[in-house]
Amino acid sequence: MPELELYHNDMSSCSQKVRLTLEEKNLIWKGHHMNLRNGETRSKEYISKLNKNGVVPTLVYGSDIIIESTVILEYLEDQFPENPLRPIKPEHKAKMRLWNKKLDEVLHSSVAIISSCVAFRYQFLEKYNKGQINILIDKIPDEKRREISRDTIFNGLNSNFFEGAVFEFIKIFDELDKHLSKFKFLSGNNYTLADAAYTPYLTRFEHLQLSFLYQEKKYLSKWFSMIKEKENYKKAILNWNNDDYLNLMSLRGKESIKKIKKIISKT
Ligand SMILES: N[C@@H](CCC(=O)N[C@@H](CS)C(=O)NCC(=O)O)C(=O)O
Repeated sequence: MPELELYHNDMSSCSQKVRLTLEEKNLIWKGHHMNLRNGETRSKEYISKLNKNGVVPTLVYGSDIIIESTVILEYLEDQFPENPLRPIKPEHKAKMRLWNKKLDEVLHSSVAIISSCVAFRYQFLEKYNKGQINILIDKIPDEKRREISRDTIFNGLNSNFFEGAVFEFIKIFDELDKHLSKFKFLSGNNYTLADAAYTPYLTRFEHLQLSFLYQEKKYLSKWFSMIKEKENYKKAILNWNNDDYLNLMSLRGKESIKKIKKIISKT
């Protein structure tokens, strides 16, 4: 049997969601850790051979090279049906896919914007000069992502993208809470790919000291507490936590609270 190989990063939300799934399914895998701050995923070689978007995660299994975290989760489920994480009932399956669609279409880029504006921008600003940062940004294959990256790194909390990204999470936390008042998990009453997929996003807000945005949502908070007790959370998230990232997110996150409270007061 071929070996499962994952190109990933310790703190990347898309990598966390794949690791959660690998661990929940009890799969053995080999990791290739990628540095996201020195352009490693934007090298010509990585882009041409493994991931045309220049990002993690990328899963390799034999001759299959799979990109896009949601697609990777579905691929794992198809390739390794044991310990299933896709619900049986069609309506639950549809719900799982709807949650994941929302993540792919809006929420992932929103969390990337928030994280960059609040904290990750300093990983560039403190290490590189403006010219060097622009060279790194120019290696991003997609034009829109280049624009967002430039704006969030150079303008931080004043980025044009920041406020909209915060609002997306205000809305989704509400929606998740309403759903979880009726169901134990995100698609029915069993843990599925949707639960794995959303876990890193709540985790990111916690790391950024911004969990006050969902803490009063009783059902969502209860779900997240339950999720954090799971063995896969320990193996896929806690064991990979990077103190440099955690310290930065905690320090800079606290500095952003005032601005975020001002934004949400407009709702
Ligand atoms: N839609 C993609 C998004 C992947 C993505 O944005 N990955 C981030 C980490 S979570 C990344 O590699 N960023 C590095 C970079 O942009 O250079 C997926 O779901 O796999």
